[in-house]
Amino acid sequence: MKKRIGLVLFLSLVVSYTLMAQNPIISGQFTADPTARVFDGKIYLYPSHDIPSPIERLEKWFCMADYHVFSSANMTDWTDHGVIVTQNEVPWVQPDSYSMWAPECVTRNGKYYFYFPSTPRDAADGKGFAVGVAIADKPYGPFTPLASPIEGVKGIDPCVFIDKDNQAYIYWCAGGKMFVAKLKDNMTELASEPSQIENLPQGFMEGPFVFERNGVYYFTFPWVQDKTETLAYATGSTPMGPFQFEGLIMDQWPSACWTNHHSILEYQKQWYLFYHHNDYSPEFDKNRSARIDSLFFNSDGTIQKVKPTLRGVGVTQATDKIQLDRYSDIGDGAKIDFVNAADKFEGWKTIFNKKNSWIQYNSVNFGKISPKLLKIKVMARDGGTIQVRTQHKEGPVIAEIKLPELKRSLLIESPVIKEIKGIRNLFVVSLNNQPLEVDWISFE
Ligand code: FUB
Repeated sequence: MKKRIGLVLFLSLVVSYTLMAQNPIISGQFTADPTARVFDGKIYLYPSHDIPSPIERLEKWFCMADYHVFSSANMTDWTDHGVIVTQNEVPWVQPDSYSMWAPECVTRNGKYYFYFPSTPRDAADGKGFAVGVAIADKPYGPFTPLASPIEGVKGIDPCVFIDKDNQAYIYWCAGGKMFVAKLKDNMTELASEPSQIENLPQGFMEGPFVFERNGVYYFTFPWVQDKTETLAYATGSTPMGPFQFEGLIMDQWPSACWTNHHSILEYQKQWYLFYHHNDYSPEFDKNRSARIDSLFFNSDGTIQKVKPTLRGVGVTQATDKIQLDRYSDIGDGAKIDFVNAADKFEGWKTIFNKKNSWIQYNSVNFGKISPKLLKIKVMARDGGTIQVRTQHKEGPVIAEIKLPELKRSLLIESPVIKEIKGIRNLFVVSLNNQPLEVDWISFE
C-alpha cells in the first residue's frame, strides 16, 4: 500500500495532504490513540503522533512532540491539516518532554476545544501529567492553547462527553484508574470534584471513551484482562455511572502491541470503531497507526465484538490503486510482506506462492461504465498467470494476465474481458506454482 499525495495545498506555512488508505488509515507518519468526531458532516481524526525518539531517554518509550488533525468525508481519503498543537508552543508544557499523549476534541457554541495531556514545566522529577485545552473556531484550527492546564485534573487520556442537557463531563485516567468530573460551561474548568469510576473489573485500564445511544451511557476503555490491552465496556443510565461491566469490544492483540486505544462514533447511520495497532512498526510497539472497522450493536444494546481487519471500511474506486494486501480474506499459499523493509511506509505487497493461491478484496466501485483495461504492478521472476474474478473465488473471470518473466516489479496492462459495474468484491488468483508479487491493481 503506498501513499497517494493527491492534493498538496501550500497556504502560508500550512500543508495539507490527501492520503488514501485502508487499515492503517494514515501512512507516512504514526497515528496512535485515534479520537474521531463528526463536525460539519465530516469525520475529524485527532490522534497522538508517535515518533521514533530523537532523545535517548525515550528511545524505548512513547515519544510525541505535537498533534496533527486529519479529516475525511468518505473514510477512505484523509486530508492531513498539519500540526495543530506542539510542545514548544504551550506555555505550561515542559518543551522537551515529548509527552503529548492521547488527545480529545469536542465542539460547543461554535468553538472547538482540544484537550491534551502532557508533562507540566513544574512537574516533580520532570514526570507526571496534566491536561490542557487549546481552542479554535474551526475543527482544524488554528488552535490557541491556554496558559495553564485544567486545575484538578492530574492524569492522561482525556475524554469529554456533552450530554443532551448540555452538561459536559471530562473523564481521564491516572495510575490505571478512571476518573470523572463535570466541566463548567467554559469547558476549561471543573465544576465538580473528581470522582473515581467504580465497579470496573480488576486490572490496568486507561483511555476512557464515553458515548450515549438510546439513553444508555457507554463507558468504554482499554483494559488488561490478560497480557495486553483489550477494548472493553460498561454501561450505565447516567454519564457519571454507576456503570455495569458488559464485556469486550475487541480482544487483545495476538501479535505484540501492548496498547490499544479507541473512539466510537456513528457516521451516516453506521457505527465505527477507531483503534490502533503497530502495523508500520512491527518490531517496536510504541510507534502505532490508526485503524477503523465497523461496529454493530445487538438489539439489546450490547456491542458485538469487533474483529480487526486490514480491509477496514469505505469503498475503493476501481480507478484507484487497489491495495490487495489490505485484503478482506486470504487463501492458503498467499501472504503479505513489506514492499521495502527499509521504509515500511511504502506499504505492503501480496505474494502468491502456489497454484490457486488467492486473495479477496471487497467493495470496489466500478461505477456505471465498465473498465476496458486492468493494470497490475507485479514481479514474476519465472512468469505466471493471474486471474481477476468477481463474486467468489471461482466466479466469473474479468481479466486474465499471462505474465512473461519479470525480474523486477513492472506495470503490466491487460484487457478486461467481462463487463463489470457497480460495487463488487474482487478475487485475485494465481494459476501457477511460480511465485508472484503484486503491489497493486487498478482499472481504466
Ligand atoms: O499514547 C500513549 C499512551 O498509550 C496513551 O495515553 C494510552 O492510552 C496508550 O495508548
